[in-house]
Amino acid sequence: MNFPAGLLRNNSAVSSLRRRGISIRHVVFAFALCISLLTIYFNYLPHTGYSFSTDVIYYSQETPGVWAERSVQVRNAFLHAYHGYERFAFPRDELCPVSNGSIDNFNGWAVTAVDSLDTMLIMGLDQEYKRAMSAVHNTNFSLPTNTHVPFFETVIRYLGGLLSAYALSKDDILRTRADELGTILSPAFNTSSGFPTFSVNTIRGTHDGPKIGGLAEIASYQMEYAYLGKITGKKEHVDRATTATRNFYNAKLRDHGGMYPMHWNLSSGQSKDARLSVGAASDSAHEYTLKQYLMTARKDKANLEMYLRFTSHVFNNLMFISPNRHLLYVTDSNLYMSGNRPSHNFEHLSCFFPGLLALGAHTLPLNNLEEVGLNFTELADDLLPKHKMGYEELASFNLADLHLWAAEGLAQTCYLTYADQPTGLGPDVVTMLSGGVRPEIPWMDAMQDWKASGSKGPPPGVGDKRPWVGDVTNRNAREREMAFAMRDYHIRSAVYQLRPETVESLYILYRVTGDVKWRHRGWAIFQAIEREAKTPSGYANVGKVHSSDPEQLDSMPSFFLAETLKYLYLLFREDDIVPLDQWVFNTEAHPLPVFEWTQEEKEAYGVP
Ligand code: DMJ
Repeated sequence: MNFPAGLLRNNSAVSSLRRRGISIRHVVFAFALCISLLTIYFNYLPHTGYSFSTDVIYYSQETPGVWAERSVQVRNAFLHAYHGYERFAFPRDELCPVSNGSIDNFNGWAVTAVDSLDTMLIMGLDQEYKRAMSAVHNTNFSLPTNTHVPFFETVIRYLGGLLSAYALSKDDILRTRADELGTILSPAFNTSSGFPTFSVNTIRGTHDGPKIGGLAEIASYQMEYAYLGKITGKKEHVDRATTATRNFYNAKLRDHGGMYPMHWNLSSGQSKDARLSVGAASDSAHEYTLKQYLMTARKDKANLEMYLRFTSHVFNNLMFISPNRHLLYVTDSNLYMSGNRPSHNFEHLSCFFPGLLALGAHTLPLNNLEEVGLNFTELADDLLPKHKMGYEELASFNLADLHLWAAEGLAQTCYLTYADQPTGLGPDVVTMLSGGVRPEIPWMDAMQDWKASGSKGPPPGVGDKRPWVGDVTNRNAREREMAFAMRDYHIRSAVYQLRPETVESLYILYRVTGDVKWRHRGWAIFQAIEREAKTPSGYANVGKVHSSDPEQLDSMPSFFLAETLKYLYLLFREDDIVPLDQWVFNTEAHPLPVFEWTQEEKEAYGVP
């Protein structure tokens, strides 16, 4: 390295070093050595002690009036969306909010109206409710002979909507309609296993669809049919619900740690593949283990066991900490001969999972399962030895804390995928950075390490973190890659589909912890929806959420009114109008009441 001679000659510090026999070469060498050692330390040496950065963020305690006013703003958003739907789309299924057109994508039975009934009752929108009820009075739940009704979507949106509105209003027409619909869909269950098929022809009374069923689609009807059986007194509805529980409980899941895989053979009732996920095509099947248990007054131990096995498997195998920001995330995997292969995709759909964990931590005696006749580590008795070991590691923690920490860390990452974008809206799927010199870390490894080093500070992935501030405008490709590397993920699908999962979890976490930060995060999301998604007639899906040039797409899914706005409204309401120990939300956010089977029902239906 050549330094200008004059520069060195006049520098007294340099002269003094020279007098001591230290030349500029020595200094440069020492400097280079330091840099190399630091590089090796941070990038190549296996770390036994992780250091997880967190920020201290102060969230203001607004006065109750502020939150009440925000809940009114959400109610106004609902009115804006529903009035646009009424004006341009009713009685068709959904509004196209950019073109002011309409679409029949769910049987043409006015899905937005039926899906919205209980939101209207909860928000006290009597006029809209009365008008929407005309859809309930007039629909005859049939289609032209050559068309098929999709079982899963019809159950969660229509049947769930009718049942919840019945539970809230006790209006008999809703029960009658729900019974008709549940019966009309019943040919779906004519399989050897009793698991439902993809669709039903409501005129011919036949079913259709592949012989292999998607997990979410074959499982997410148990709550609806169990409650339908309760309010109609019909054994056949209850039997349909309990068949799914029995099938899953008896399935061979030893290799999968007791977690349900993504595809199932509808004849044998056994799983067909080894893909494990809490995201697309799987999500609500896992959700219904805990919820079915809670809705039936905590008597259905089989579902509780399956909930504990599935969450344990996820903790031990599917949760990771990202390399730089230490974001906690949940992903999916495929089991190969060589072991688990996580994809490191993190889906918006998976963001219901933190809410479910928080609900479980709130309602279950996780540290005293003997109370409900269970022994945690014995739950792994039939599983492979490596799973058994995983249970012992989990049991070395306070299980209730562990579940709530997982909920908080995951919900924060869900929220950050919104806050990191210039639009403030979350992409549908991101892929977390994994591999390379700073690979992702399995969450439970990090937790063990944190415990071993004295449990100082918040657990890995749990402490508060700030949004990413990287700016990639006018950057070349290499600079952008570097910026994304610091953010810890690439965006795989940049659309915000007005989905509810993140605000659902924020709402449950707020109700469970009382921590106002969950409300502030929900408020930031609601403001982004108002800013980016609102159109003159409703709200639109938003594309390119990661850019400063987002685009509104011509779709307003019914779940935006049934779920997203309902959860935001409940998040800001001061009073807890749907207490979590008295109501259980189906996967489309339709609250169903907790109920107990009478002794006669238990005997007649064979339910616990
Ligand atoms: C909803 O229809 C339900 O929440 C379902 O379980 C998952 N997908 C959508 C919302 O994203």
